[in-house]
Amino acid sequence: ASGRTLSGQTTEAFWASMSHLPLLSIGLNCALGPAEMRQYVEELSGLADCFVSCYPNAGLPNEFGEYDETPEDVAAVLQEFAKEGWLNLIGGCCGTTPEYIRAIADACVGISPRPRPKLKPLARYSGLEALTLTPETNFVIVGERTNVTGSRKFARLIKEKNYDEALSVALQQVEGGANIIDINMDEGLLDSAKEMTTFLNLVASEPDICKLPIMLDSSKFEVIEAGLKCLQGRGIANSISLKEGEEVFRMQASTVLRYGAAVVVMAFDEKGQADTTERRLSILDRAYRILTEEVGFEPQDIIFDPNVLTVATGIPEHNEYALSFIETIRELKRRYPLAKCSGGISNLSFSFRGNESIRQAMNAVFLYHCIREGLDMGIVNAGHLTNYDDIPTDLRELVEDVLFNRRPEATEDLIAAAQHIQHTKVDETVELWRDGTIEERLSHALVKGINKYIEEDTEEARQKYARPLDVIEGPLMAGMSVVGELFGQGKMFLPQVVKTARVMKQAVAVLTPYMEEEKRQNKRASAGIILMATVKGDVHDIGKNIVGVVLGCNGYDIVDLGVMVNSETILAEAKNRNVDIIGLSGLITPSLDEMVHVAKEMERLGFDIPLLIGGATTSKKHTAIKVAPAYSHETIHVRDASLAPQVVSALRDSTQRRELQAKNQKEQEALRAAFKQARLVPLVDLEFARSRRFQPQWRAEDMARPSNLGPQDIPKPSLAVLREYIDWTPFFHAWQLKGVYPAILDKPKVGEAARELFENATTLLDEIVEKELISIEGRLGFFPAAADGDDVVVFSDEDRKTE
Ligand code: THG
Repeated sequence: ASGRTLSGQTTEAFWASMSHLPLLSIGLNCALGPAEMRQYVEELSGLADCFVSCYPNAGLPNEFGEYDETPEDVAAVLQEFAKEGWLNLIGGCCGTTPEYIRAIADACVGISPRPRPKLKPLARYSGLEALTLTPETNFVIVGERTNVTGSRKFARLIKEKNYDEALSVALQQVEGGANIIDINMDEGLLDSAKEMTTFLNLVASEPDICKLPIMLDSSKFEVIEAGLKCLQGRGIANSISLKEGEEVFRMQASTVLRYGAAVVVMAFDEKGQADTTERRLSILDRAYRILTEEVGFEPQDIIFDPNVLTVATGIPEHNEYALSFIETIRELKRRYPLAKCSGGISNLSFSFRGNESIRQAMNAVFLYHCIREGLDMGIVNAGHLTNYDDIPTDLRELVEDVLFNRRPEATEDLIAAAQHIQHTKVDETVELWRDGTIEERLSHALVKGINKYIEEDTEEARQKYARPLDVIEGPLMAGMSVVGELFGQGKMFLPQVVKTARVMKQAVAVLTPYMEEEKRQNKRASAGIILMATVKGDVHDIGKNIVGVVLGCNGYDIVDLGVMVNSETILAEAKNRNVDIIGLSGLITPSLDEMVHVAKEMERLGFDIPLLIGGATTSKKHTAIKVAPAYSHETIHVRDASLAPQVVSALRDSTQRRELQAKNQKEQEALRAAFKQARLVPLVDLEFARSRRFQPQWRAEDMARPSNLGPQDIPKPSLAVLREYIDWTPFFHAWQLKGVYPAILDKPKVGEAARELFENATTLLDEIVEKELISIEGRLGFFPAAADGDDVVVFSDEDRKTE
């Protein structure tokens, strides 16, 4: 639904990652059923020069783990794709059976397979998203700051293992407009390969960074190779050269090719660094020939780097460096139009270290001339690029005198001018979201996965709220539910959710000592022992862990058996530890059946403790229809972690437990009845239904004549009248009138106000509420009205009064 693979790549990025392999075919399978795959199959079909396959599932499984799309449904969509000419291989994934395959085969008889397109030789790189260099692509910015030799700050952060801040350096490069991130860990005291691996693995869960392709920058090939192993997307190896001879060069190049990366070749050979146009060109000629003719590189995957060397050093031999680089670019683009050219632009101005203004001006003017000659990309300080036109003309003249070696005194003059130019500091990016309320900030941090301020914000919230637990159940849970919603809508994808979970964990860690302190002070005996497990066959536990934290904070002892737990272990542990409640969790469809199995086992072994069911594929419906009938004691579906304490506390009180069970049974009975009813209605086929459509016989003599012809003036009805005709149900849904926040009612002030409002509740919505079917969970709930923040609406089950 997000248009991405589960690990976050777009179709084009995925193709870029895979295209180096000699593929027979590439395809999409499973997913959300064939119809939802349409645009991605079409896109892949336009990208790939090998065969393209599509094996959809029979739609997403329903609440019972069954597939609703019929063989005909699936076949009809695939037939359409085939007719469009998008496919070479067709099949079925989860939920399809031989009947589906037969239907698909029948539907596609006689349709010509897709002809394979001839691809344009474009350079393609990718992270989670693709970067494809077309003739229209502007200059590509490679962010240089994630470099331990190129940034003192980054070096310090890596040495201190302050990876969070180190990641923020990468993010600044992205925000500064980088299209590719260059990462360099070459420092004598660091284990560079290990640091490269560590950092890249962290980058991999930062979608805002790893959406971009990565350039692995090292002079040690083993560091580049360590990096290549970590990249999901198609990266760039920076760099290889002929400095150790042709054999090593060939070997390194073949390794890069095997990992499917593009490569930067520097103008070095056995004799060293090339510093004249002639040597630059002859070395790169030789490298190009070996790469294309012997190793098997495509020209567009080669990036030439003819060495940007430092000018204005005072050494006359260096005066031609910039000019020669520019000339080399011009000639390389003429000889090898498909290959790309790059350079480390900031090298140019090392001689003015400490004077950022002069350096920026020099880099900008140099870059301007390089791009004019065809430079495709450059390693630069993204976000700190100056516009050629913004440089004062006199300074620009001076810089150009240096770059083009126009006057012998040019360097001296530039040095003299530099002394008058103020060192300007560039503004850090302003973080506007920091101005929000504490609740907004926590939510933003969770949704965006930003952990920079999470500890101080959580602390602030802790001081604001009465109890540390209120922070979890209030703003943190609110943030988590936004994340859940966005994920459900396909607006967030897995790596982002993982990041969110990390931030959540950090926030909870801040609160934990306070909650433990509270528990110690209250000397509360354990409120009960709750066993929790993710069932056999399932490894997902983010949700279960959150429930564990929330219940733990409420004074319950949690026995967490982890993931992939079979029913024997669950039930043996439950007996051994004499637990009060069992909670089962699962995310994938087969877990639904496993939960039914555990329930049956509980029944067989004579358990009488409550069974709680939770997790992404679980539902009230499935619990009522499949799980609860297998076990004769409380079997309750708990929708999310915020509801767990309330259900558990009710189950721990004998009166409340009876009430809850009565209500639960009634509700489940209704769901079962509705389900049975739905299954009882016999369905007829479409032909038959159409044959019975209503066929009106219009006869002129039957037509009534309106009493008034022409425009009618209808008096505007009053709101009081209209109100009676409005179906309020969707509004209640939109206003979230189903949530229950007992924690807030516990607060003396709010609880009092709420109760008072409850007492004074008028009849405004009274009758409407009576008329409409609203499911109100819990005995008493209230919510802040969406409209103007002043109104509070109070409901109770037995007496639905509202204001
Ligand atoms: N070609 C290729 N790769 C390269 C280079 C190249 N990688 C490294 C380098 N050259 C490009 N990257 C940088 C990064 C930073 C700087 C210069 C080049 C730089 N840094 C400031 C300095 O050293 O003065 C650091 C200031 C600070 O600490 O903040 O200028 O040519 N293929």
